[in-house]
Amino acid sequence: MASIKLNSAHLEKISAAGKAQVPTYRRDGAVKEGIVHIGVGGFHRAHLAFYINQLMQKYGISDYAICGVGLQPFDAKMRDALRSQDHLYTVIERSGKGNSAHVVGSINSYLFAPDDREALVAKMANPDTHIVSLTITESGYYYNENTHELQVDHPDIQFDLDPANKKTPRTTFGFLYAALEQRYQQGLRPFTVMSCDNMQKNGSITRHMLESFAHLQNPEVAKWISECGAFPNSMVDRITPQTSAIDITKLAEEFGIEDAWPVVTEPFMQWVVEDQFSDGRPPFEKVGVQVVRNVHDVELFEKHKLRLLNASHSAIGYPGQLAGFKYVHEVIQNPLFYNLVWQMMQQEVKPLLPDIPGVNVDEYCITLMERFSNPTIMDQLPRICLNGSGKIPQFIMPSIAEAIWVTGPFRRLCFVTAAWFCYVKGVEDSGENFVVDDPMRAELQEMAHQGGNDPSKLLSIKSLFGDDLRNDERFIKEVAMAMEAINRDGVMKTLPKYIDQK
Ligand code: CS2
Repeated sequence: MASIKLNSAHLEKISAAGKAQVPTYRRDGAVKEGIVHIGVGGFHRAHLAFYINQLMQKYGISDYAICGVGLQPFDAKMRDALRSQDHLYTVIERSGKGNSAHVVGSINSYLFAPDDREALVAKMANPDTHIVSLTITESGYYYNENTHELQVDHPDIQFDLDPANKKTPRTTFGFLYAALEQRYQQGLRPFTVMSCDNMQKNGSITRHMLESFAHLQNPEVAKWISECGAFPNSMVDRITPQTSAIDITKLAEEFGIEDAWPVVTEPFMQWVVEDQFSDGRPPFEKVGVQVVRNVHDVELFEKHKLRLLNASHSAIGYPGQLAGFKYVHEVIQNPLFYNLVWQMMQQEVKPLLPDIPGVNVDEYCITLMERFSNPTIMDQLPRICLNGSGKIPQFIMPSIAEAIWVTGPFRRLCFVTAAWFCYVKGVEDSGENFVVDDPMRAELQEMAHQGGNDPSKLLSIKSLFGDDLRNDERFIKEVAMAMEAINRDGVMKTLPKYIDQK
């Protein structure tokens, strides 16, 4: 079957082929771009942009289309892919039950900041912009995990604080500030800054970082942002692997669509967001978003998700990579790994979690195991392992600290920590090398080599580990034991020691 190039002119033809859903709403000049989104990757396109697509398609919402933004040089690829197809793209949902394709039209335009930085500031300052949303990853927040403050000395932040660069910033905070200052001068409301990154307290961190930045620029504007601005916290969830060349070919074969950069994802999606918006918002509830009044409710959902889903991903990723696996579902098909993940969730993490009315944690865990087992999305271990220094301290360490506090079990969590410590050296149990993609790679590798089987060197990295764990003998002993076993026998021979046989 000949495939059809994705663009606006071909939508009818694609629709007539009857294989994919396509947008039938008006786009371009017929809609307003109420959302400017920084960091258009696979996750944004499968999550927020997908929800907005549903609002536009089913409810005719026309003032919250998205203007996508790329700040980094590598974003040029996304700019070109989207531009070549009128900013349309395909979301392919895959599961054991079958595959479906949805052409999404909610991204209406795209600005690549290095092309024209002032144009981006003007876009955000435009009164039609009500929300600036972010998926910029942990490193985009310039947040010091240890002091909980903005990394003021970072060269990027220093660059943006220099008055000479005010109109042509580099960082998200430079852009947010420049645009908000214009809105302040024009008597407009501040747009809502909505973080969609997978971090605990994502909204509160965004607020604190931006307020700190603004304070160094102009305390008066900072005060206005802090009094009138809104920074909703949220829990975001949808497993979205990296798009592969095979995905592009399969889309053409199966659905007859030629798309330069489709997104593959699972059918499941969830978003719990705090109802804090300073300049209006779309009726997210209509498309299944859980909009909650109380920030505490978001925190509960965040905690469940980070400690169960993301921690399990780490338990699959680091030891899985050492054992030579390539994909999440392959790891989970192995009974040893299945039991490790299940028992870690059930015995070690679950007892630490607060109740959420209406949520059955056991059912949540069962659903997670099903999602991890989905063989059709081909979720890559290197994606799961990426940037472990931003993950392990968020997903694993807090559970260990709390388990020690309540004298609960934590051996499996220590095994995962040990596996990460071994992983950072970049060598599989078979002796094969792999790439460790982490901004702290050099320091981690140096400490791992110096320490051998002793975790103390790695644990001495202050920005990653708190003093409570660094000085806890039970924790150090457990991690050292697991490291020794992994280094001596490899992951597969070590795993049985961490599993209760029934
Ligand atoms: C993964 C997440 O990278 C990771 O550590 O656990 O990207 C995960 O797929 C998402 O949080 C799912 O919502």
